[in-house]
Order: sequence, then C-alpha cells, then structure tokens
Amino acid sequence: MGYFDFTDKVGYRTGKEFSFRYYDPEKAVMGKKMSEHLPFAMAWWHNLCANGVDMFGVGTADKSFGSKMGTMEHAKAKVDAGFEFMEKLGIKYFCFHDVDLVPEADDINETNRRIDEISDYILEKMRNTDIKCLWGTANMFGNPRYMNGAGSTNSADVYCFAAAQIKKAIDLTVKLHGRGYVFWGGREGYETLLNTDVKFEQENIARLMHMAVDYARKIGFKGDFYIEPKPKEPMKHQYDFDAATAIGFLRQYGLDKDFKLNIEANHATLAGHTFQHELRISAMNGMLGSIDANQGDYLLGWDTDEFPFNVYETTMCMYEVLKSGGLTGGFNFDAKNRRPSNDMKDMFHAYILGMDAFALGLLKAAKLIEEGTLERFVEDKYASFKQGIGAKIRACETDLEELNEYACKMKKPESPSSGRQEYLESVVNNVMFGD
Ligand code: XUL
Ligand code: CO
Repeated sequence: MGYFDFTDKVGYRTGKEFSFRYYDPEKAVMGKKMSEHLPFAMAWWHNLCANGVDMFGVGTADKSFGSKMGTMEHAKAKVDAGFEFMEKLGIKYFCFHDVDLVPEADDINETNRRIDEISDYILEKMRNTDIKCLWGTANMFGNPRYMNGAGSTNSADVYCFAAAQIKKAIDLTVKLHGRGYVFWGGREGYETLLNTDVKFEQENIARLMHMAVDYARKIGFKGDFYIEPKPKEPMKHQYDFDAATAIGFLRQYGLDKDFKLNIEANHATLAGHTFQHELRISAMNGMLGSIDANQGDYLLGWDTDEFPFNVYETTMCMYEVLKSGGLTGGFNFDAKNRRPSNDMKDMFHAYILGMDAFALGLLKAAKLIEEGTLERFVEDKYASFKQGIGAKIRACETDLEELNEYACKMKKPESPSSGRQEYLESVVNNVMFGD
C-alpha cells in the first residue's frame, strides 16, 4: 500500500485522470531531451510539510502520512511519501532544509543524530531509484534564536549556532550527492536603521559564507553555492534584494567564483522586476545557476508561492535559459497548494500543472528562437554600433573630444529607430497561439 494509490506513474497524454499534456520527458527539443532541459525538483518543505496554515487559520491539509507528527516515524513516512511521489511523477531531484527532514531537538547534538539517521534512510531510498538531491540548505529563519538574523545577528553565540547548522547541512548535502547549496537570507536584513549597523552585518554574512565555502571545498564539495535574492519578507529590507544587488555583494566580498544565483519567480515580482529580468541579469553576469519555479499574484504584495501557471512567464523564462545554455542547477518547485486545495490529489494536480507549464514554455521558447524575429530585431536595433563611429565606441578607440567633434559636424542626430514593441508582442502571441 502506498500513499498515492489513486494513480500509477503519470505518463504523457495517457488519457488517465493524472497525465501530462506537454511534459514528454523523451521528446527532443533543440537537440536535448525535455527531461534534460527541465531537471525538476520537489521542495520537501512545501510538498511534504506545509499543511495550509496561514496568518488567519490553522492547516487544512493532513500531512501526517499515517504517523504521529513530530516523531522520527513521521520523518521516515515523509521520505517514503516523497519518494513515491517523485517516482510517480518522474521527478529526479529534491531540495530540502535541514529541519524539513527531522523535527529539531532542544540540543543540536540530538538534531544532528536525527539528521544522520534520516539521511541514511534517504540514501537507502536513493540507491533503488535514479533520484538525487538538487540542493540543500539550513533553515536559519524559523527558530526564535534567529530573530535578529543568522549571519547578521548581534549575538556571537547565535552566529556560531548558524555556522554549526550550515556545517551539518553541507555534510548532509554532500552525503546526498547534492548539486548545490543554497543561502536564502531569511532574516538577513533589518526592520529599522535606528538599531542596525548594515556594514557590520554584511561583513559578518560574507565571513560566514567564506567559511562555508572553505569547509565545503575541504570535504570535496564540487557543486555551486547559490544566493537566492528576495527584497523583503520576512524582513522589511533584505540584503539580497535582487540579482543585481546579490551579484554586487558577491563581487565585493570575493565570493563570485563559488556562488551563482537561485532565481525565484515570486521573489522577482516582489522586487518590482519581471522573472525574465532577474534571469537576464544573472545570465549576462555568468551567474544563472538554478531556479525556484513558482509564481506570485500581481494583486497581492507577498510571497504567495503559487504553482506556475502563467505560460507567458514560463516561456520567457525558458527563452532566457535556452539562450544562456541551460542551468547547472534545476527547477525546484518552491510552491505550495492553495489552502482549500487540501487533499493528496491536489499535490499531483499542482506538480502536473507546474511541469506542464514549463514544458509548454520550453516548446514555445524554442519556437521563438527558431523563428528568430526577436533576436534579429535586437541585433538590428544596435546596428549603428557595427561600423563607423559606433564601432570605434565599442572598441574603446575614441574619446569625448572626438565624439564632440562628430556631433557638432552632424548638427543634429536623426531620431533612433522605432522599438516596435507592439509588433514584437504580436510575434510572441503568434508563436504562443499559432494562426
Ligand atoms: C522563501 C524561500 C525559501 C528558499 C529556501 O521565500 O524561497 O523557501 O527557497 O530557503
Ligand atoms: Co525559494
């Protein structure tokens, strides 16, 4: 007896209640299998732990998986349920925080013992499947000790505790053959400058990251570290505001060789950016590592972590991913069911929605690239920099005086060419919906 006996393995267009409409793992797209373009991951916390609790009410979903919550028996039941879930959907990766896997004890030594026990159990499960860890992380925002931050805390003792949690989470990630290790700066930020030394806090965060890199490399971790930018929530100001801010921080503190970014769609919209913008900024700096695949709600100003449904967004995401040559990380569904979608079938509907939305986005993005109008347009738009004075500017072979002379001789420039936005939007619509 399994936990999800209402469905067997979900296939492509099987006509069954649970089936993919667009995600066909074997289908070749631009020379690679769909499953290689889209290394999907299950987020342990939302899928196996979150029960629909919100600010106004208790949980609506039962995630006990037939055992007593808060016990190691429950932790193992989640592993069983998680692996059954991933196998049925053909998902090859999972992501976790340390405390998603086991209940935290009062004493860190006991928590670590529990982590050892559960990771042995997970490893055993992994041996019988082709499922692997995409990335691990430490939850350094939930426990009250982190109320003033982890790397940014004012307490040296709490800082050491954060270091210990990171060390164990790195050990765990390495043990489970994780591709990456994530830092999401949960409470690394501030509420008011009246009580905060921003420079001091950022230096301490950077130190902690350096120590994490040194330790991980020492024990043989070859993967990438990721920062996951987010502008606010839970803190009013978070230090990793957006991709550009995080890249500046990584370069300032010499962490840019070991770190890339994990871009989350909903965090982008909270920062007042599009998902595509954040991906472009990361990619053009060589730092697009992984993606937290979800979406926000344009009417709500918080991190709703919805399953991706907006195919325009997944298309433009895949456009950026294809053009950047693919991810070294993957697509982690950092997304949860809506509170009233509260049964086990909804867990499947949600992942099928998300996987299909990205598969369809991939197909449409490939078509946009093959069709080529957007790329040709952008190429032509900057044509004036290909020869003459433009080429000299690009080659750094001129100076302000020569440009001044050029401008004065011209008397007045012609208007730049049209941006043709509405035409290009029609091109996208034609690719999306055909004739
Ligand atoms: C919070 C968030 C986290 C990170 C991992 O907004 O996205 O779940 O992905 O800590
Ligand atoms: Co996330």
